[in-house]
Amino acid sequence: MKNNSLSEISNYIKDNDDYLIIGHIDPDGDAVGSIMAYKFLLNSLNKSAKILLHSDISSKYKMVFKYLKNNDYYVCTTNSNLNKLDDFSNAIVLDTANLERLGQYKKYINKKYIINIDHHQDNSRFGNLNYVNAENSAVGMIIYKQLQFLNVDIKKELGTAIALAVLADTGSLKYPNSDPDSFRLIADLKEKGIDIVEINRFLGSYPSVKYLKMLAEALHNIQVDKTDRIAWLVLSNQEIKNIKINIEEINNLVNYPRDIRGIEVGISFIEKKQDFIDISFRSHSYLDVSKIAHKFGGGGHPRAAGTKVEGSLNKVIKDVLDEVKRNV
Ligand SMILES: [Mn+2]
Repeated sequence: MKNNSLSEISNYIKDNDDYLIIGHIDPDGDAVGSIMAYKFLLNSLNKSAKILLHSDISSKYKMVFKYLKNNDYYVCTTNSNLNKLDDFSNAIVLDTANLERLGQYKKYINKKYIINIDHHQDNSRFGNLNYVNAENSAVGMIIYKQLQFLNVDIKKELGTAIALAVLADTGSLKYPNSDPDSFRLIADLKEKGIDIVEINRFLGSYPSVKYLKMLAEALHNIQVDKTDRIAWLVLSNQEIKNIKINIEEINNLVNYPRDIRGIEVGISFIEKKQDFIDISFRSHSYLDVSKIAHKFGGGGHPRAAGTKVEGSLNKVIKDVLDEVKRNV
């Protein structure tokens, strides 16, 4: 499927106005950094733009939200609130492989002129303009490359948002997708005075003591297969209830099995609701986990993918592990 070029998309953006900016549900650092970066660059172009959020993440991500005013973003909690968005003729959709990943906003965004910028290889090209390039470690990287067509200066807020996006999706330049361009981007932003140390400190820290208690429970359940190539952890709904942690706080657990030395595939099984299991996959060097996620109705990247499966926890774990073992 053919892409539009970044210069073509940049020309459209310069010639038009009124943009909604949105990323995928359960936003990660790349989604948050990208939507922020787009808001800041549209501000520089004197365009009217609003960020559309799936939930209020302003306190968690205050690192970038401190540069925004309250009316720079919306969180729509009911369908009637969505009417507020009628004035916007364009939607910029970032880091989102398909419209399903927009949750309740899908139907609404569908009616707009859509600019789709992403780095998921399985992106469905749902936009009126599409730029999908899986060679880029993060959407933040694509936005950075686009700046040359827009003549936008990298001020502190824009640089921080882009660095957050790239550092999040590359694990602070540690993951296999950390190509020379990612290192150069971070070096360039560091030279421009962006506080890379502070962003890494944010990304590498624990959100709360409750998170650590939850982590202790999840790590207690970690297992490795006979070949020492597959490691996984499990957190049941009962355990989540016992710890009384908000399920939105539970993320990144898959990094722990993945980070065992010698492991190729790390998997996390999180039973967020009874019989509804969130599964994340990470691989180190060769297994394309997006293919495995696809078999179970999900998707993602070759080294990082995920899905949600309905079923009893033990049965789901067995089915997934059988599939991984056949492929690893
Ligand atoms: Mn991403």
